[in-house]
Amino acid sequence: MAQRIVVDPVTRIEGHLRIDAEVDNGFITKAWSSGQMWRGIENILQGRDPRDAWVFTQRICGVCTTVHALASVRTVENALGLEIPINAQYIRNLVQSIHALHDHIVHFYVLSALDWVDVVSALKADPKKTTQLAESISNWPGNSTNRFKAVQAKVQAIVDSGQLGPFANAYWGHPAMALPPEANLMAVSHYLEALDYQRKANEALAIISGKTPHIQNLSVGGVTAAINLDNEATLNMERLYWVKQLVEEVRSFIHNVYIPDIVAVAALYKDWLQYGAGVTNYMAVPDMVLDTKGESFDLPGGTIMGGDLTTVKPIKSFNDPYFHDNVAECISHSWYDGDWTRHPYEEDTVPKYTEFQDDGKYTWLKAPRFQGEPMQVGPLAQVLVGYAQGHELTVKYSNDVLARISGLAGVNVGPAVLHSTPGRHAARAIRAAMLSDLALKHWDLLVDNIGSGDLEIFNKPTFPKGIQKGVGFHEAPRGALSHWIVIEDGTIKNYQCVVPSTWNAGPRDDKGKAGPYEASLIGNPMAQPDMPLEVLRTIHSFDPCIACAVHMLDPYGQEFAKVKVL
Ligand code: NFE
Ligand code: MG
Repeated sequence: MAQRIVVDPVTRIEGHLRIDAEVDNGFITKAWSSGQMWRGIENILQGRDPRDAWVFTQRICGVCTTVHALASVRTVENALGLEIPINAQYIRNLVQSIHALHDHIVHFYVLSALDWVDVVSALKADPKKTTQLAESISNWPGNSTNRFKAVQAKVQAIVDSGQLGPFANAYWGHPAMALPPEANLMAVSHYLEALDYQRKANEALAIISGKTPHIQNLSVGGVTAAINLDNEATLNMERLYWVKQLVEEVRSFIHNVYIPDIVAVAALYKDWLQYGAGVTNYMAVPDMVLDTKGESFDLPGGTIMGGDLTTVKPIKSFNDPYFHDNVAECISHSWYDGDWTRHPYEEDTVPKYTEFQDDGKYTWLKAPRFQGEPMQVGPLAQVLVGYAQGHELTVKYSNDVLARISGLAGVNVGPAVLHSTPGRHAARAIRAAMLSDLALKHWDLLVDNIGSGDLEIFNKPTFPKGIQKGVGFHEAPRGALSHWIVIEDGTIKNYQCVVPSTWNAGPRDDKGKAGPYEASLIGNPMAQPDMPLEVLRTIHSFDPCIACAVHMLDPYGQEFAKVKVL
């Protein structure tokens, strides 16, 4: 008989996510994804000045702290038809690429590696053999026997103290943990180094944007990062070289540590390459803008339907009707008043809580749809959409990673294995490699443009009477993010955020079609239903952020449902 398991809260994510699954004969047969928090950012924007929206929306999330700011200013600019100076575009590109580097490193090492890596087993490793293993996949100077001995001693000291800190409450010794002790020790060492490298990326972000988390340097119409090469208080060459140095160090970590670790996990868990695909409709929006209007980009966007790369259709510009006309959200299974599917300009957000109803309403997340279909978004979507269009950087790094997985796994794997739980991790590492190149490219573009004498950073917006509508999108670390605004006489009449984790973690729609998290769990193995490690593996591979996905919070801190906490 099917057994129901409830994972609530799912930890090592941002926000409050509950996953219900039915397990039959060792495999998951049914799943529900439920966002368990409610806030009110979209609603409190109504009646405000559109130029202030980015400061509010940026507070939707403490993780993807730049992305709602970027999407918001683009939204207002789109509604006004306002171009921004090219320097502002490059500075925004540096913000987004450097933030994503920080975010992807944190996600793999801190939020998901421990689903695959058994820290306790690292104590049994032979440090010399660990060095041999590490040297066979990378020449990172941190992979020394002395370093591995020191890490082992550190882990032993933590275990002996009985205070496991970040290593508490994981499923150590779980039968689905398959890495040899040496691979575990190598990964634990890299986990600790990753803490330094995510900080370097964050430092670069703070230098460019005044502060992190939650950047300070945006404005509708451009940026507020004044450029003056003769002034110590502005963006100058000393600051810019500081940023470049940090990005180069992070790039080296990505190539010598992050990618090899992803290759090792994908190859050593090759059974998992068949699990976790779920919804294989993909969508990414174009980003890393190359002009003042948002018509050419360094990262392509588009859609793929049914996992078939030949169906790829590009999203070409900030104004492309293919994106603009085809997005809607459905609330049939969401705790909002009504039962509709609407275009974002026509939506409202009126909370109406019920109990958790398996066949009714069971989440605070809306269900975004594209031409009526659920879409998976995120680095995997971006990599597949780029690969399918022959985008050079995507093809180069994807083929490289796939060849290395094939070599280590001893089987020849092609892009089809990316439709999987480890595929989402591999795509994120591929994207990190692309973004580290692009951050340096856009640094060069900025410096060359400043060298030509152009110091412009801002075009002043003006708000005409009447109604303007606009959409701003951004390819955030977790995928395609869009903000939608209706402005009336210079103030916000409606504001809707359609967010990556809402696309992925959203519920069924009015036709009963499951969202990507839900679909991805079906058919996953489950060795021990009381220790649902496999659920965490697949859900974590999406990099959930429920604060983003609901952008809403129950003001009374009520307990919404009685569940078994694992
Ligand atoms: Ni809060 Fe976010 C990103 C956005 S949500 S993390 O990336 O937008 O998916
Ligand atoms: Mg929303």
